[in-house]
This record gives sequence, C-alpha cells and structure tokens, in this order.
Amino acid sequence: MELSPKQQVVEVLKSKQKILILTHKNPDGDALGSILALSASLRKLGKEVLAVCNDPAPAVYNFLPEVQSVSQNFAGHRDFVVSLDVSKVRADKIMYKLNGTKLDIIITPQGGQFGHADLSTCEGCFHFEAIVVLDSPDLERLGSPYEKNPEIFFDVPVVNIDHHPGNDQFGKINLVDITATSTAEILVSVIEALSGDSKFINEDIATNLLTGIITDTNSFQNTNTTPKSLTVAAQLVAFGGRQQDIIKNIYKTKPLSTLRLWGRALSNLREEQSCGFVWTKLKVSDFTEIGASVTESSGVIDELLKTAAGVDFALLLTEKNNDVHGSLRSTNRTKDVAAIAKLFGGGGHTMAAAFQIKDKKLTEVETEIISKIKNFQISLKKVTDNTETSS
Ligand SMILES: [Mn+2]
Repeated sequence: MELSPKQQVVEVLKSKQKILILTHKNPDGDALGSILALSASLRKLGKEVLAVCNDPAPAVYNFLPEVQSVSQNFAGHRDFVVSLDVSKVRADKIMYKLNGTKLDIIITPQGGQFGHADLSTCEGCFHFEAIVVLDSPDLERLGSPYEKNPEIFFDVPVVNIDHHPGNDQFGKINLVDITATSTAEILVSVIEALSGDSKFINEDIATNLLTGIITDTNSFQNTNTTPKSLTVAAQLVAFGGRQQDIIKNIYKTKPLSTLRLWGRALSNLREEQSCGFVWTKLKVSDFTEIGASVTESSGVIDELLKTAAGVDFALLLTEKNNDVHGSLRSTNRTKDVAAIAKLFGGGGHTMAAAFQIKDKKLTEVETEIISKIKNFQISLKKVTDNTETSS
C-alpha cells in the first residue's frame, strides 16, 4: 500500500541522520515555533540538526525555548576544499600533520614541482542528508539560504511541510494541508508519529508548537480557527505548553517603539468610503525616526486596521528597504482580498493577502496603487449593480 505524505515524511526523517531545517524569511510565530519544535524533537531522537532562517527572530519571540538555536547561515556545516592543479605535475603522495596551530598538507610531486599558482580553494559540500522546509509556499521565500545554495536542494530529498493554499509543491515529499491553521498544527501529529510515543512532546516543544497555532489564528480569533486546531491546542496545553507565557509575551507586552509606530500609522489613516476600505502607510523614515524594526508593523494591520467598522477591507502600505509591501485584511467575510493582491502580482487567502512592488519608493507608487484599487472596487460594484437590475 502506498504511504501517505505524513508516513513518507516520518520514514525519511527516521532514516536520515543529518538534517537541515529551514523556514521562510521574516519569520513569524508559526515559522519559529515550527522550526524550534521540529529541531528540538529531532535532536531528542539523536539526530544532528541545523536550523536556519534568513532573519533572526523578532524580539517579541525571545521567550521561545531555545530561540537562539536558529542560525542565519550554514557556518560550520560546509567543507573547505583545497585544490591542486595536477595537469602538469602529478601528485605522488599526500600527508597532513598538525604543526602548532597550523595544519600542514604535504604533497610529494612526481617528477616536477608545485607552485602557488597550482593551488586554489573553494567551498565544498554540505553533509545534510535531508532538508525540511517549514511554513514556506515556495523556495524563494527562504531568502539567502536558498538563493546562495540552490544546488543543495537538488542533491538531497526536500520535505515540504506547509499549510498555505498557494504552496507550489516543491518537495520530494509534500505534506501540505490547507485545512490546517498552521504548520505547527501539522507538526504535532508528525512529531508523535516520528517518536512513536504519545508522551514525547515536552513543555518546551509544546510551547513552541502552541505559539505557531496561536499566532496563525491570532489567538483563535481568525475565521480559519477549526475544531481540530482547538483540540490540538488543548492537547499541547495538557503537554505543558505555556499558553499564558505566549499570550503575555505576544499580545500583552508592546515595546514603546511599537506603540509609537502604531500611532504614526493611525495618524496617517485614510478612509475611501465610497470604495469600502481604509488604508495607511509607513515609510522607511517612520521606522528610523522611531527606532522601530520592520517587524513591528505587523500588529498595525492585524490589531488595529482589521477592527475598522463599516468597511470591507483594510490596507497597510509599508516601505521596507527598497520595496513597497502591501498587506490586506478583509473585515467582511464575503470580501476576497486575494483578488486585490493579484492586481499587483501578489496573492494569499480570502481574509488575508499581500503583495510586493520591488525597487520602488512609496511616494512613487502610492497614488497609483490606491487609484488601481478604487477602480477595481468601482468595476466590482458596477457588475453587482448590473446583476441586480438584470435579475
Ligand atoms: Mn503559518
């Protein structure tokens, strides 16, 4: 009988010893909770694990168990290769010996002489036997770990574990469950199956997994919250997951810089009443003047704008480095914001979507973005009006 994707994931992880785990850049609670929980579980099972993310964890996640164990690069996990050109002179013997703090590599030539010009060095292979990619709809979203080392993704089996509807199934094994609230929710049963022990998940692993479920459901407030996610969360609390710690650190503690940034976003708030949306913007200068990091803007849309009454959706335009990011949240169950993100080459879910305009300043594209959305809204309204009159 053919194995299910979950069984295939378990089989691969059981059979491999050196495992690389990656998650998307700008990690959120689900990305971090998932990568920390899976790496701790695999280490507990005696595996050698390297967990890598393009960016460090935002300060709000400092309370997560072993959050410092996620590194930003592959340092220490790559061979260093010394190459000798043997096209003119052949090597007869190679020895090495430790000479104080130096390792001497001694090459005996066969009739001739080697010189400096014959030597070169380069970065060599990794020794990973499997790669697990968590919470990432595609490989590009991993950032530099993928961009700088695309070859390793062809050399070893890639396991793709995710819950995004747009996941492009890039893995050799794809465990993509779009009905799951979060990658962490999927991992609970993977870790149980992997360990074969219903008591394997300890307090720290449970806290990390619960963080993923709580942040991706916005503390069980989002419409994606399912009965299963509540059952799994209850199970994690029973395993010792520190739910109160998570709520306190993520939802009830705000750095002053975050509050100031939110103030800036609120004072820029505009209402496009006839087109049914509110929007605001944050420029690079807003972040630098306040001393806030780019990750501090996430609450602006999820905690402030999404609560706007009397509109269909909210938009936040953020200038990050050289790009303009748009985050969209539906405030009305019937409004599909993914259709709006698509106008700018983005995507997402009905309730939450995003787009990115590369290499532009906010001032260059702001007017165009807003008028494009307004025109789209007006065209939708015309279609609805026509349908109403014709029916
Ligand atoms: Mn997620």
